[in-house]
Amino acid sequence: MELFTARVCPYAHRSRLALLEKGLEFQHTEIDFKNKSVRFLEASPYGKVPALVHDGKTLYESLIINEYLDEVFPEPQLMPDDPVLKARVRIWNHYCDEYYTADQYALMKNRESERHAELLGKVHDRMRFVESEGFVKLSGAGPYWLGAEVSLIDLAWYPFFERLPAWTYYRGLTIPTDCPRLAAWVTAMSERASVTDIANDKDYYIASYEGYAGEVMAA
Ligand SMILES: N[C@@H](CCC(=O)N[C@@H](CS)C(=O)NCC(=O)O)C(=O)O
Repeated sequence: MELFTARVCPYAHRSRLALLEKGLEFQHTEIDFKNKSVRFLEASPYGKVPALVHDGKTLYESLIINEYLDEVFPEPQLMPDDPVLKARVRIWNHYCDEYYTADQYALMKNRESERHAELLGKVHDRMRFVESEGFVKLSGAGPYWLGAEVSLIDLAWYPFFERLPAWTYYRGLTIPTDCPRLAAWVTAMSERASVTDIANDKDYYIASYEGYAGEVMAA
């Protein structure tokens, strides 16, 4: 099995976490976005990481790769059997890609100081939605999104929270104090072996997002 990946990419990070959670051996191929190999482009027709090659078949899109890995390598199980819970996993993963990250990237890309407070407020509201609709309703005693066991939701979301220190540095984004469950989840995730095995520090992310963020913008 081979994973085409890039250290900076939160989406590739999701699939690396799934492979590590399952204890699978894989070849890790780091992609240079400025110099994409033909082999990579054959595996990843969108030209994006992550892409997985398994048994001669190629797959792409992080959430789909992770569902595939869970079906083919069912232990430990990361997608619940129950159809309603399965739907919840997909709803939250869709929310991450469709709403949460869209607002987070809009905050980072914004160069107009007069729009900063509004964009920051939007991400805070997304975090509050995660707190009230996600953790409060689904997690019970926690610490993970669906309770005691880690699931594909946690793996989909955590990479964006490992990168939060760069958003804090450039845009003043932090977890609001009225989101204690979300904050506790970040701590619980940060302690998992899969996460610590491949974690990057704050300075790495601050340097990586410099071109993206430009100037530091305070609230
Ligand atoms: N929806 C995709 C997003 C993947 C994605 O956007 N990857 C970025 C890096 S974070 C990429 O490969 N970009 C290629 C490029 O910039 O040329 C997924 O979930 O896998």
